[in-house]
Amino acid sequence: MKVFSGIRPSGQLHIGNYLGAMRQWIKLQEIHDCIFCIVDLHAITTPYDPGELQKNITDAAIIYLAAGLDPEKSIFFVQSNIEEHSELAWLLGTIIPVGDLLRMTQYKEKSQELRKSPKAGLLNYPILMAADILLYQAELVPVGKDQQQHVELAREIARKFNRKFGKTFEMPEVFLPKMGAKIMSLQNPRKKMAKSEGKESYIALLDSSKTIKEKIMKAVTDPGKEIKYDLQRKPGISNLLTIYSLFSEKSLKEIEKEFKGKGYEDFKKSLAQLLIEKLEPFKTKQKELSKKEEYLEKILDGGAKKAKVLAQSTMKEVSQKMGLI
Ligand code: ATP
Ligand code: LTN
Repeated sequence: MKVFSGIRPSGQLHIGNYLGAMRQWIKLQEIHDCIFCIVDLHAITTPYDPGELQKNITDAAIIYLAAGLDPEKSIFFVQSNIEEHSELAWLLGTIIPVGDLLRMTQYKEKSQELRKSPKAGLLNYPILMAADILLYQAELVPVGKDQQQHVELAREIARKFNRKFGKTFEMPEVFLPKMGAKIMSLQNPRKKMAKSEGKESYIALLDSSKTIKEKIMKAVTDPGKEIKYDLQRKPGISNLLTIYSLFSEKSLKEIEKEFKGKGYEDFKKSLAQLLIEKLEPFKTKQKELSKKEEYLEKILDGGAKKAKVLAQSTMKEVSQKMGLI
């Protein structure tokens, strides 16, 4: 099966990104044809520093390689290197009603956060995402829960296009992890763990051992003292238990048993230790890769060359069907 996913190069990646998306990518590349993209054109739809963008792209590439993305198995490249993404997005914009874009949760949330008048780029964000997916005829799209609505919109766009111009696109399907599709903020377990929620709310993959420990010990928990998974009454502990389970590969029941009779502090100390151990290899590999600029460039250039061939083939078909050539 064809798999496509993207990551925005917008600063530090956190364990939510890892558990919700990166981990699935690494697994899927073993069994499917995977295309992974650093989506810089999406990153510029919210305020950003142009002087930092290239560094953020390099940092994102390094983290993905450090996490196990294998450029021999997957195609890995930067979105703006393939102009067909923007070109297809323009064409798809002609078949999707504005109303469908206005009801997207991410648009509503982000435009509210920004307060200033939201830009058309933010509204059109899901069209570009649909173009990313459809350009490569992807059938499976591994993302976290927050992106599910956008993948569904991509399906809707594909359906509309196929109906109007004849079968052109594969219907993409969202691929969510069974557990970890929505890791919550350490400071507010009712909200998604996100970069925009502030440093205390997430564990970055490159956080130092000291920072990891401090953040976990300060994580908001719930009344009571039992280590028990209960999303309604104990959202804080339930989120920490999910993180513990995914990193330790133990079931929730096993962990509850292990910590029976112990308090939040003991549990948090163990979780901090577990994260320190599991995130150590990222830091080591990240340091190694940061010194290999040429190697990195070669991987992304090689990826772009392979992606270009696929993108051109779809664009040719789309242009013909739309009567543009
Ligand atoms: P932010 O953290 O600022 O909200 P984002 O959601 O835009 O950033 P990206 O880096 O674009 O983050 O996301 C990359 C992938 O990580 C997406 O597939 C997204 O669904 C997933 N993801 C992001 N946050 C979480 C989370 N808290 N839990 C699970 N998956 C997540
Ligand atoms: N919007 C996604 C990133 C993204 C993406 C894609 C994911 C852009 N294009 C195509 C899957 C498929 C996000 O994570 N914020």
